[in-house]
Formats: sequence, structure tokens, C-alpha cells
Amino acid sequence: MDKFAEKYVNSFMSELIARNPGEKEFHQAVGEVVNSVAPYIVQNPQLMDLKIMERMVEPERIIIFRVPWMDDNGRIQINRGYRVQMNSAIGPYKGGIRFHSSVNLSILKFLAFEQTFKNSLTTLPMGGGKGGSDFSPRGKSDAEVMRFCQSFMTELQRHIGQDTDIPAGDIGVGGREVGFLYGQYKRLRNEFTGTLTGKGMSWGGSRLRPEATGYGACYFAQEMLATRGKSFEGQTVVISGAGNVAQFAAKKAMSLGAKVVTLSDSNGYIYDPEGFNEEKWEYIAHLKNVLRGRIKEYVNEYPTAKYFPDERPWGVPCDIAMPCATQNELEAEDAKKLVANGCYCVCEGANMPTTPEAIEIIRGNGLLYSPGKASNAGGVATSGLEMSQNSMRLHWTAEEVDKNLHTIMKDIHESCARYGTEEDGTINYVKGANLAGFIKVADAMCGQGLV
Ligand code: NDP
Ligand code: 2IT
Repeated sequence: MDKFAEKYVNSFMSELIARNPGEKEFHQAVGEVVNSVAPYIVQNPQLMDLKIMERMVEPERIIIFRVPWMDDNGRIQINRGYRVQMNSAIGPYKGGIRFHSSVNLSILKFLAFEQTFKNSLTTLPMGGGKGGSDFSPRGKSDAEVMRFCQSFMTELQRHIGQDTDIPAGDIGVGGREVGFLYGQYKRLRNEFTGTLTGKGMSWGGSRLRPEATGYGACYFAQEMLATRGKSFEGQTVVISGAGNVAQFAAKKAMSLGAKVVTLSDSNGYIYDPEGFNEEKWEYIAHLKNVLRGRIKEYVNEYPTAKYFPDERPWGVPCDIAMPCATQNELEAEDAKKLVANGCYCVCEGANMPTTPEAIEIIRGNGLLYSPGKASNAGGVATSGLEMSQNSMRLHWTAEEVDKNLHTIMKDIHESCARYGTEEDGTINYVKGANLAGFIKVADAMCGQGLV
């Protein structure tokens, strides 16, 4: 980076940090993007004059609200609800809702910021947004989750709509929660529209939306592997998380010939040296999605596997690592272990799971590395396909959706290559994804005047 660009980054970041004190995840996400796009910005001074980057880091609107609900013991509980409407330059706000005890404004702003670039990369017309609550569905009854979702939506419904803002799932929000949220939305607004995605198949959902993030991540990884003449066939894959993204990343990787040996949750990881197979996968899906159990229960059913409490799976030797749980779950020490064990590809299924220090180690050692905004974009892309189907009042077959998803992931890889190929011929996926995502949104903002 030249001196001028470096100066731009430093002054931009110190202003951002001063204006948004304490929001460390937001600073981290912005820092990564600004570092990638600064050389482009300083070469295009109109972007500086129009303060495009300064506008991009200021959410168009943030809604924060009280969510009161009653638990099964008749006690009153209060949570905090949020929706960050980050950027609508290229389409209505679009992005998931996260229910997790760690949710705060910094986390939702980082997610909404990332979402803006990710959605731009999908080639579909979607702006960026993210919402959620510090409510955790873990350990709550279905009735409690329903009452919470109804209270949350009673306020949120004023601010969303099929042409305004279209929420979906994220951590802690899956098919059950989207159902409760949609039911309340429909009841209050008296309209059957595609305002949420990730809906059930009998009420407007898209085939393959549940699978899309994990499948898409594997399609993206296939493209990365192909640049080195490799494929999933015969490779050992380590995956973190045991939720929606992790499950379907594992399923697709297995079907492409890989041996997937780990999954995890916030309490620890399981290692099955024989690798999962279809039957074991079905057991895990039932355990997590129906029984809402913990991943350690796997070893009771399959005693050849081992459970490692309070540990992450990154010390297990592998060829390919796919972090699919949460932000900053792969740190410098973990990255060193991956490198030492001969891992050559890190493909992110989660949002910002790898710390900046870990990314430096991974990239510095020549591993293939894709940021989540590129490799996990298949989920929101398929949400975009769900929106199209809802607008047309049609349903596509799984084959049609899969074909579209596959094409989109290949196109995202191509964009990364176009904007991120370095002089030595290697692809810098961070730079490529950030620049490709940025240019489209920046062009739209330039064209729409000072708003
Ligand atoms: P789920 O709620 O289905 O699963 C989350 C998984 O991650 C669980 O196994 C959970 O374990 C684990 N996890 C959550 N928080 C932590 C933590 N602090 N430390 C360790 N493990 C944790 O969520 P998803 O699978 O939908 O989301 C996973 C990631 O993928 C997130 O980063 C999300 O933003 C991202 N993503 C999701 C998309 C989607 O379509 N769903 C699309 C694109 C990205 P536990 O049960 O212990 O909490
Ligand atoms: O982070 C993400 O891209 C998601 N949680 C999916 C968002 C969506 O609107 O499908």
C-alpha cells in the first residue's frame, strides 16, 4: 500500500474508533474492508469528495426496542431487540436475525456492514441489514420461544416489508423461529408476502434455503481448490459448529468425497477418526434440530469418537478447515496448529470467524483463505432466490435452485479472482471480495446523490 493510502486508512480508522467507542467487532470488520479498498479510494478522489466510505460506516437507521415476554413460570423477562438497516443503495435491506446472549450493537453493526458487501457480491439486488436480540433460545421451551418471537415481531413489523427490509435466520434463529416470527408478522400486517426468508416449504420457503450456506461454502471451496488442481475427494475436513451452516457444509463435503472428522459447539468438539457418514449425519441433524441436544451426546451413540470439552477442533490434522460457528473462533494459536499440521485451505462458513492475526498467519504461509462474505454468501443468495419466487408466486425445484446457487458461488469466485489476483498470480480473496463488493455499492451511492 502506498503512503497516501496508508495515511487514509489511519485517519479513517482513528475517526471511526472515536465515533464508535468500544465497538471492537465493528472496528475489526471495517478495518479489514478499509485496508482492502483504500488504494482504490485514493486513486478515485471523487469517492473521497463524496465521502462514500464515511457514509458506508454510518448505518442508515438503527432501531433498538424493548422486548418484554413472560416465561413458563409466569415471570416477566425483558430483552433488547435491534435492527441495523445499514445500506439500501442496491436493494432493500437484507440480512439475518441473531438470537444469542452475546448480541450487542457492535456485533450487529459488524454483521450488517459485512452483509452489505456480501449481498453486493451475490449479483442480486439486496442491500445490507442485520438484527437480533440478546435472548438465547437455548434451554427455553417452544412456548417461551414463541412468546418471545411474537413480542419481538410486534415491534419489528413496523420497520420491515418485502420492499423495505427482509430478515432471515442466523445464530439461534432457524426454521422454528422464522415460523413464529412470520406468523406474527402476517397476523399484524394482514398480508401474505415474502417479508422473511427461510420460511417453511408449505408457506413460501425456497427449496434448498436450509442447505444453501453450507452447500455454497463447499461450492466456493471447490473453486478455490481447483486453482491448485485439487478437489474434496479424499481430503480430511475439520469443521467447527454444529448448527445450520456446519451441518450442511459437512453433508456437501462428504458427498464430494471428503472425510469430515469434527463438529463442535460452545462447550467442546467431537472427533470421529473414521469420519461421518450418512447415518451419523442423520443422527446429528436429529440430535441438534429436533432434540436440541449438545454435540457431546454423539460419543454415547458412536463410542469410537471422542469428545474434547472446552477445546476447539483446530488442532486436529486436516487438509481443509471450515470454521462455521461464530466470530473470532479461530485465533493465532489455532492458525499455527493448522499450518503445522499441513492444512492448505481455510474456507469460512461463519461471519468473521478468523481473527486478523490468524488470517495473517494463514495467508502468510500460503494457504488458500476465503473470507465469509465470499464463501458463506450462498445463504443470503438463496434468500434472494426465495424473494424472487415469492414475487413471482412460483416455486422452483431443488435442481433449479441448486443450479442458480452453484452459478452464483462460481461468479463470486470469479469476482474475487478479477479484483484480487496479485502480481505473482495468487488470489487474495480478502482484497478481491472487499473490492468487488465495494465498487458496486459505491457506484450506486455515487449515482443516487447525497442521501
Ligand atoms: P446456528 O445457531 O444454527 O449454529 C451455531 C453454532 O455455532 C452452534 O453449534 C453453536 O453452539 C455455535 N456457536 C455459537 N456461538 C458460539 C460461541 N460463542 N462459541 C462457540 N460456538 C458457538 O447458527 P448458523 O449455523 O446459522 O450460523 C453459524 C455462523 O454462520 C454464524 O457466524 C452466522 O452468522 C453465519 N452464517 C449463517 C448463515 C445462515 O444462513 N444461517 C448465512 C451466512 C453466515 P452452541 O449451541 O453451543 O451455541
Ligand atoms: O449472514 C448471513 O448471510 C445470514 N445469516 C443469511 C441472511 C439472509 O438474509 O439469508
